[in-house]
Amino acid sequence: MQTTIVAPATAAGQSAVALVRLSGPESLSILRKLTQADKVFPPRQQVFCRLKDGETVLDEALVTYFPAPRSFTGEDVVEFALHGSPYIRGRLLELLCQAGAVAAARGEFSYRAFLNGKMDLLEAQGLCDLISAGNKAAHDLALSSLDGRLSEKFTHMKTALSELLAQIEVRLDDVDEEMTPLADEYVASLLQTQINALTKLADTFSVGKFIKEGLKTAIVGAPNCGKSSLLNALVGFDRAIVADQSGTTRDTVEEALDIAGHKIILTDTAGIREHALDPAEQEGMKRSLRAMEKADLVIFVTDLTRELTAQEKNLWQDIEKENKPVILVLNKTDQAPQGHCSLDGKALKTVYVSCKNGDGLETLKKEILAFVSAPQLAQEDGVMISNLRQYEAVLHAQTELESAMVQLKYQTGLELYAEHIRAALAALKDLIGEVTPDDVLGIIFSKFCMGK
Ligand SMILES: Nc1nc2c(ncn2[C@@H]2O[C@H](COP(=O)(O)OP(=O)(O)OP(=O)(O)O)[C@@H](O)[C@H]2O)c(=O)[nH]1
Ligand SMILES: [Mg+2]
Repeated sequence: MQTTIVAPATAAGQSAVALVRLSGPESLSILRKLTQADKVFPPRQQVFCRLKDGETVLDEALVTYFPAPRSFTGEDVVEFALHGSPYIRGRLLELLCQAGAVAAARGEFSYRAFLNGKMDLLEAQGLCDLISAGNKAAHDLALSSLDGRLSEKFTHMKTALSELLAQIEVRLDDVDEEMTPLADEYVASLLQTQINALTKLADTFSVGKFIKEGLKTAIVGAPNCGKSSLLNALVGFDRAIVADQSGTTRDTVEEALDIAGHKIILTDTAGIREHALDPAEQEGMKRSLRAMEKADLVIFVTDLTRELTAQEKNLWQDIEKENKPVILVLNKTDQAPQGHCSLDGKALKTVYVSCKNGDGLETLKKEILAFVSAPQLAQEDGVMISNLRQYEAVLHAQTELESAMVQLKYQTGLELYAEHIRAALAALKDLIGEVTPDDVLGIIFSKFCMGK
C-alpha cells in the first residue's frame, strides 16, 4: 500500500506561518489522532484546530483537508498552517511520523502528482523552475511551462505524427495492396511542418536559457580602457578595483545585474596586451579569453582618449571570427567628446559612454536588454524550452524527421521512413513523460525542494 508522506512545505527558520503537508491514504486518520475525535473536516475548507501533543496543546492551527483526487498530489492531502516556530514545526513532524506518516523524499509530492496524472513531466519541470525562479522573466517562463502551453505544443506534434504513422502502418499491413498509396508530397509536407515547428522551438533554447540562468556577458578590452569602471557603473557599486595603472584586474570578477526583470551576469576580465608583467597577469589574460568563449554576449570596451593597439585589433578580429554577438563600447567620452574608433564590422551596436559621468549607460543597458529579448519576441506565444533535456529531445526528434525526409526522397520504402517517425515520436513521448525511464524521473524530481 502507498505510504502517507509528510514534509514541511515552507522554508526552515522562524516565520509568521509555517505549512506542513501530509499526503497519502492515511492522511485523515493521522490527522484525527492529533485533534478532538469529533472534529469535522469539510473538503477544502480551513478548519481551526488545537493540535494535541499528549495532554498538552502543541499549537492552534488552520487545517485543510483535500480528499483525493482533488488535491495537489491526487491523493488525500492534509495541510497544516501553523505558527512559524521551528519547535512547533519540528514537533508536529515528529508527532505525525509517530502516528504513521513517513518523511517525504525530495520532490516526492510532485512525483506522486505526476504518477496520478496531475501534471506531466514538462509541467513538473516548470514547477521546479517556478520555485527557483530568481527574476520576473524566469518566473513567466516557468509559468508558461507549468500551465501546460509547452506540453500542448508537443502534444500537437505527437498527435500529428502518430496519425501519420498510423496511416503508414495500415499500408504496411496491407499485403494485398488494396489501399491507395500515400502521396509523397502529402507526407513530405506533414513532415516539413513538424520539422519547422521543432526548429522554431530549438531556436528558443538559448533565450530560454538566458532567462533561467542569466545572460553571460564578458567585458573585454585592453588594459586601462575602463572595463572595471564599466562593471561598477552598471551594477551601481564598487564591485571591482579601479586604478590608474594598466593591469589592475587579474582574476575575472562576476556580478549579476537585473535589467527590466532579466538577469544579466557581467564578468569583468583582465585587459589583454602583448606582454604580461608577471605570471599572474598572464594567467589573468587566459581567463579573459575563457570568459569570452563562454559568454553569450561580449562587451568590447575601448578608450577614446588613445589610439587602438595592435592587440585590440587582433582581439576584435578573433571575436568576429567566432561570430560572437558583441556590443562595442567607446569609453571616456568626458575626456574625448570628439573621439571615434576605427573598429568596424560586426558589432550589434556601438555605444558611447563615460563611466565617469554616467553618460550612455542607460543606452548600453537598453542594447543589452534588446539582445536578450529580441528572439523572444519572435516566438509569438512566449513558449520556450529552457533546459538541456528538452533541447536534446527536440533536436533528436528533428534529426529523425529529417532522416525520414531523406528516405522519402530516395524512395527507400515506407518501412524505412516509418522507423524514423517512430524514433521521433519516442523522443517526444519521453519529453511529455509517457514512456519515461525511472532514472529520468529521479533526476527531475530530486531537484525539487522538500515538501513539493
Ligand atoms: N575620464 C575617464 N576616466 C575613466 C573612465 N572610465 C575609467 N576611467 C579611468 O581609467 C582608469 C582605468 O580604469 P579601470 O576601470 O581600472 O580600467 P580596466 O579596463 O579595468 O583596466 P585593467 O583592469 O587594468 O585592464 C582609471 O583611472 C579610471 O578612473 C571614463 O569614462 N572617463
Ligand atoms: Mg580592471
